[in-house]
Amino acid sequence: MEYGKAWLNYRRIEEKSFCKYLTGIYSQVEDDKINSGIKELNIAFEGMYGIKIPFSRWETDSGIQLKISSDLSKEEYYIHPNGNVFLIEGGSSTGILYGIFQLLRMLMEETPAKDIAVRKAPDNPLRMLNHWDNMDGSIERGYAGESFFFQKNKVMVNERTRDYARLVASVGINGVVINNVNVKQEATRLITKEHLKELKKMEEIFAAFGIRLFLSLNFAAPMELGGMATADPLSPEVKVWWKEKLKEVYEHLPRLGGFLIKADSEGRPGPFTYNRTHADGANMLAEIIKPYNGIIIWRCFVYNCKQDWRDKKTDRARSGYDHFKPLDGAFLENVILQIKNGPMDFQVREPVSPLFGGMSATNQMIEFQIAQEYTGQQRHVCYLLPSFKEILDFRTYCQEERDTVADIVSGKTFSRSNCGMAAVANTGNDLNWTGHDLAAANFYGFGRLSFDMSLSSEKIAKEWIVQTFGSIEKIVKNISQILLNSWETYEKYTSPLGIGWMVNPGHHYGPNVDGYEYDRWGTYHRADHKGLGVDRSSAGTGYSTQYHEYNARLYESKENCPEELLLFFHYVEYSYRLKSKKTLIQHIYDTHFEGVDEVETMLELFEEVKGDMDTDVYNRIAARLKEQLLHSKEWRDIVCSYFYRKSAVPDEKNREIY
Ligand code: BDP
Repeated sequence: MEYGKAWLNYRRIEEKSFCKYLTGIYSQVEDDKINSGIKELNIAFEGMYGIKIPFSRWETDSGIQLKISSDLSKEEYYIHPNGNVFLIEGGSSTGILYGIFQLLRMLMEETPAKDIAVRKAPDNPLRMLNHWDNMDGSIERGYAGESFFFQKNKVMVNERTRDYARLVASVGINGVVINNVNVKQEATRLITKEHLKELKKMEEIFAAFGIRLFLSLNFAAPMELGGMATADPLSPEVKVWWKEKLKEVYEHLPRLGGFLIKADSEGRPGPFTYNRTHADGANMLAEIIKPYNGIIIWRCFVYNCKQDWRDKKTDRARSGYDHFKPLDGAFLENVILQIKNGPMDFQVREPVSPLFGGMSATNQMIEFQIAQEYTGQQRHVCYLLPSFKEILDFRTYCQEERDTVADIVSGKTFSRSNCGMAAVANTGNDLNWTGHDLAAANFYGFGRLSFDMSLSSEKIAKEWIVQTFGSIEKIVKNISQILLNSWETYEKYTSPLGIGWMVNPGHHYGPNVDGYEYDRWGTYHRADHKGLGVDRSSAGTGYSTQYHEYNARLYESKENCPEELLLFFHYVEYSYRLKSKKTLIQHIYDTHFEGVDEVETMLELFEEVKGDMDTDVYNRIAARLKEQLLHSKEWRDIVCSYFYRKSAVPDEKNREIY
């Protein structure tokens, strides 16, 4: 069986007004990206209209023309009709390629040719995917099969590499890290000659789609690869080692974007071992790769993972800010700090990391996770775009205007150009790329949003549905409804009001309220017989004071705290009345029952589109939704009975709680 085409599924369409331009394609420039674009146009027109169009060497007064325009910025495009010609202009051939994908998207949505006139430059300079693929073929937090980049400790380059590049370029991704941030074993050797040859082929394929290849690095490589006694970033010998090593890497991969580094986190090596700062570590590498236009992306996911339960002052949520805020301004221009959207770890709901807006003199990039590690692992539907939108729209109050997370990561707030959005990828070698067919909406949506932050979750969902399944009204309506409510539904039947973490330790699937509470990997919810939640106000861990004043004040008190984050910031008694007038305990019961009811509704909505969709795809999705229903009930029952037994407060509605 062949893997699927995901949303690049150019099915026959009814709207044919664009066909008048299908007399020929002329391009002012010729290079690898233009070639990719022209190939794509051909595949698409054949699929949509059954028409093959000739490539013309000469400019004529009809057909499609690809042109470079000096009025446009590099990755910008402008697509529009001009008499008998349809123009696809770009600031560079990458811009033209993006214009081509935009045109095809609109045609697949059956937009009449006369209505197609779009000019757009990407909102974020860097739009990246981080794959957590290991060289043995496994994927850390991978829920869609094995890696298509590596198998048996070898780099793999084949037709799928190209189809992957088509998919990601079509949504505007321009940087891809192919290996896991936890760089161990063979992956440490990815920067040796043995693998560089294959990587070069991959780099070339990516480049033909405007994508830069990045690699994750092992900070201790001078020891593990170079046999040195230290990896101290300030040691002259270590610097020389890195200089030689990275020179060799860039000789093979001249277009390499740079490196992603996880240091001093969850057992990974880093500068702390040598009493050096993260700025020492990042700058040492950044200086070396500056001549190659390389970038060091340094992660801020640094925390003490062995917090003792008696210690109520240490707070994992605080640690990113505590570690990095004092270093604001100490990093070189080609270093970017990559910050997870929240201060913890991709929970279904968290506040926004206070590092956004907390630092003003450092390049920053946001890290989302579309791999659904804590949000149903691609067995449950959880369309994350509404959550991403909320996070990007969050006002940090770091200044009076242009202070949202979107403004900061896109570079507007502090006039920066090394910044943007990254996401931990959700793909694997499953035939449908993402395990759950509906999880592809997150893959598609993250890319689209990183290119154009003004797009709504609704618009993105609709685009994806139409391209993937076609434009039958019922499909668009029902699947939109399933996707758009799914994040809140998932939140309802899992952990309440921002507390997070009630999952099985290790693999993180399924409910286990005390899973982390009594684990050595201390991350606590502090539930007892009176209430639950973590006091992160100034009287507690003080985390709330890491925000600028307006937000700090909101989070400080139970009364002002946005309710969806109440338990993240406060310890609250079960009898506490929420704005709905319900007690906390009743809210927990009610939302868990509602969540399950909503999954039932999803299943009904989905059953209505049976017959309008490919049977295999229908059956695959239906099977996952049934599993989701079963597992949402498990969540409901375990969470409700846990809190019933802790609190001894019965459900007002007398439902069955064990
Ligand atoms: C956590 C994952 C772990 C990752 C880590 C990270 O559970 O597998 O290595 O984040 O982001 O979410 O480095």
